[in-house]
Amino acid sequence: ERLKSGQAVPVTPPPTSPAFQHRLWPEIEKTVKQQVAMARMGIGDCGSGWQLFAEDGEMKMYRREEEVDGMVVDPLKAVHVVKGITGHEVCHYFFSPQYRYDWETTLEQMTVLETISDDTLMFHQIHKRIWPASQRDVVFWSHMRKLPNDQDRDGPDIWTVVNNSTEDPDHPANAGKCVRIFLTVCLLCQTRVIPPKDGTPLSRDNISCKITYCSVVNPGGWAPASVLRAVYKREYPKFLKRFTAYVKNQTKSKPIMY
Ligand code: 16C
Repeated sequence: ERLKSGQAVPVTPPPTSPAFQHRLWPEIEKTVKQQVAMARMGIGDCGSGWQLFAEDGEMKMYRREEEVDGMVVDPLKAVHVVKGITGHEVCHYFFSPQYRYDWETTLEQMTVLETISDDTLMFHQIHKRIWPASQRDVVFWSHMRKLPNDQDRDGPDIWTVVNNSTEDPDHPANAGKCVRIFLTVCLLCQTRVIPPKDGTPLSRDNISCKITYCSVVNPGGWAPASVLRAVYKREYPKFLKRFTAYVKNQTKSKPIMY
């Protein structure tokens, strides 16, 4: 564009996300970059000591046993490949609050505290109580983002959702009956397309999605280690199977969302 004088108007590059003016933005940027880099690392990289604890078909779940102040904070890394869905679809159903009660079985109550932008929300969630521990709640921001596909520039975009604990003055930690948990979660999704050889249009039979799900949950207060490990060994596989089946079911008769 040019002014009447003929001078070029300086064009500011568009921000990565419309949330860029928010107070949390520097933290969101930093955390998303770190989490995506960690999620992209393979299980064998850097002698990381991941142990396989659950496997079902293409789904593999690994953990590292870690404790902080006597509390179990075992990091989890899961990989799965699901046919017939795209990374954009997986991230859309994981991020959007309107579907959460459909697939999140540990949830008792979810509130959207703030809509920072279309791709960035702040949540308060109360989860089901696990006997004999106290009930848990969590406040976190959630950010969904499309990432450039550096390995295959013509291929579909990579999508991610990162959830990270934060504070909210209206929901102070440990004020009511709940103990506040702290979490960092990263869902990273890569779509693979194998086009039909006969040149027929792409269908859901030609696509699959490689999902990487990483999470660290600090229980925030006392909970017996044996109970905690037993709970996540049961709940994480249940979550990933149920959630991906949900996305397949929701999308099967819809146009493919790349
Ligand atoms: O990532 C997931 N969900 C997202 C959207 O909700 C978001 C939230 C994650 C919350 C994860 C922690 C919830 C634990 C609360 C207690 C579990 C109750 C089990 C009820 C059984 C009757 O990122 C998918 C999350 C999948 C959750 C798997 C469960 C992980 C358990 C970790 C141990 C929590 C410590 C609890 C101490 C008593």
